[in-house]
Amino acid sequence: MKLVIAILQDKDAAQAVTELNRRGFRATKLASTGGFLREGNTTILAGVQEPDVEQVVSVLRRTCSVRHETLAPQTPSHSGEPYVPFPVEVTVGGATVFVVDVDRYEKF
Ligand code: 2BA
Repeated sequence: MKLVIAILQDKDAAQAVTELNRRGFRATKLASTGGFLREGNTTILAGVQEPDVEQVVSVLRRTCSVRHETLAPQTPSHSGEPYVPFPVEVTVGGATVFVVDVDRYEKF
């Protein structure tokens, strides 16, 4: 078994989960926050059999769009935060996907 961990933009999450469920895949949607933009995004966990991984990734590929976001100028309030003197445009997504081995799966 594999665990697909996918970080998506919030705008794509509902459709991605709907499409996964329609194909019989179970998924869990977690609210998350990107470390760079510090804005909300969505992390999806989907435990799937190895032969199904490509189908799950292709659903994510179809449902997740590339978008451009503008990082507003900011002065750091804590040490370690970036100093951004002028607006910066960043390209976000479609999705960031990790596929990891599952050593053990149990459902009670
Ligand atoms: P954020 O960390 O908020 O990053 C948003 C976007 O900002 C990134 O889009 C990327 O285009 C840009 N970015 C991030 N770090 C940067 C840096 N140090 N310098 C310049 N630009 C930077 P994506 O790559 O599509 O990532 C979207 C979200 O996926 C990220 O939100 C983060 O929550 C997650 N993510 C991406 N790569 C990851 C990784 N290797 N490990 C864990 N989470 C990751």
